[in-house]
Amino acid sequence: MKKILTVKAEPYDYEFEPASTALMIIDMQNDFVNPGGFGESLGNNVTLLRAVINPIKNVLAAVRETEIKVIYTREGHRPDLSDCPQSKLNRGNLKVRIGDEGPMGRVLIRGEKGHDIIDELKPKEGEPIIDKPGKGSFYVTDLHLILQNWGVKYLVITGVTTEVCVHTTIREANDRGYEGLVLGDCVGSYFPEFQDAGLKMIKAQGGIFGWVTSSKNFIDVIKQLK
Ligand code: TIU
Repeated sequence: MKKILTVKAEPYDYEFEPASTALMIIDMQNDFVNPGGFGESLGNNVTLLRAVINPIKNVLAAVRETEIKVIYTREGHRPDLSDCPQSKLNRGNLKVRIGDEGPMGRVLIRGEKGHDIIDELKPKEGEPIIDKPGKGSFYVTDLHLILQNWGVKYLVITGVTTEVCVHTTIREANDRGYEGLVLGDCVGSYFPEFQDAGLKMIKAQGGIFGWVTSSKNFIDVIKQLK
């Protein structure tokens, strides 16, 4: 028999089957969350994003006690930049551009420290990392294939940034038939007003892209699985 759980969420309760659910951790990389990386080179104050680390840590710990899968993403490029569109390289007229040397190695380049997942949230064995060249996690990656092979239909989404990579990903997921639940305190933005509007956009119009809840609501429900 299928086990269905229900989480209090907006715009209405979210029902999911744990065996067909994956927790996504989007772009929790040094380059976005720590000084000296891509986020800062874009002119952002990275300290604002650090508020999501502990809530995600708590969710990860609870999920790892269940059959819910875990999957990570990282945004970044090949060292020769052959997978980075010229438009992305040029955008913003930046002093430190993608591929330039920074305090955490070459900015947004695979294999560099800045590109890697932050120490606080390191993946465990069996938790794949999707390397993506764009903002969306589905664009030219094998994410959809992996989720299909796992039989996943429900995506619980965390990470940064709310209005960029999280939004692009939940929109892509929605178009592919996934049911997305965003944990509001586990997604972060450099701009408080975008955080607020970003979450409202997801749940407006009857949940146009998905649902929004808190990490506490989600953890309280999956504790029943122990
Ligand atoms: N710049 C910004 O807000 N975000 C990104 O470029 N990437 C992600 O959201 N991961």
